[in-house]
Amino acid sequence: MISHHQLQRFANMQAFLCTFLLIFAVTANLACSRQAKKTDTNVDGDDSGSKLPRAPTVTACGLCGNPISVTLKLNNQFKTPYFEYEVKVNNHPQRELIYMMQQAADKNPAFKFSADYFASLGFSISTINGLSASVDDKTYWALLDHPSGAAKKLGVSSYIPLNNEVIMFNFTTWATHT
Ligand code: B12
Repeated sequence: MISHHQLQRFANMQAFLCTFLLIFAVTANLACSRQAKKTDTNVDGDDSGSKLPRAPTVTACGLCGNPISVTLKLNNQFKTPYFEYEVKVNNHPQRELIYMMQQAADKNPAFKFSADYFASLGFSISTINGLSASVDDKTYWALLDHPSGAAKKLGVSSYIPLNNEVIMFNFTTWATHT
């Protein structure tokens, strides 16, 4: 025979389980909607004319982006010793270019870079493979689309490359630029 007391305890347990399940469902749903928040890849809108396949979306969480491959071309035809070098990053979660560069440097001892941090803008690339930008010489590492040569409208902390994109860092002067 089940006593009234036992029935009451059973009902209490059920109520507790239901509350627990409800809290779990709400939390899981919140986590999902946070992950589902999307940011358009085309943040700088300067890939017009590009035949590159376009990733549909990038999650706010960079680590959740699809694996992509990006080629970095490093080009200095401005100051001796000239050099041209290429480094590829394979199957890296799609996110801001600076993380792809870190991966490239981790995998290739021949690729080194340093950067200066500017509040709200992020990192500006100051040195690549020992060659540094200089205010006195009015030189900098320009971030360009390849092969069009169009200047990216965002820096490395904001620009999110597309799959199979080729990006060029070109050592040049801003003295001749308007
Ligand atoms: C002048 C200038 C430059 C000069 C700076 C030369 C110098 N030392 O004076 C040069 C030509 C080097 C330059 C380069 C670039 N720039 Co610029 N630049 C500017 C500009 C017109 C004025 C900056 C300034 O003098 N501010 C006043 C001073 C007192 O403040 P400051 O904080 O000390 O300024 C420094 C920083 O702004 C820094 N800086 C300049 N450009 C950039 C870009 C990035 C991404 C970062 C982190 C820092 C940075 O250099 C300034 C002088 O030290 C701004 C637009 C603006 N109105 O702010 C764009 C601006 C900051 N640049 C921009 C961009 C995109 C670039 C490049 C990525 C362009 C490219 N495709 O190569 C490169 C950086 C590449 C790299 N190596 O990482 C964007 C940044 C957008 C973003 N959110 O990422 C801006 C906002 C222009 C724009 N609206 O498109 N730039």
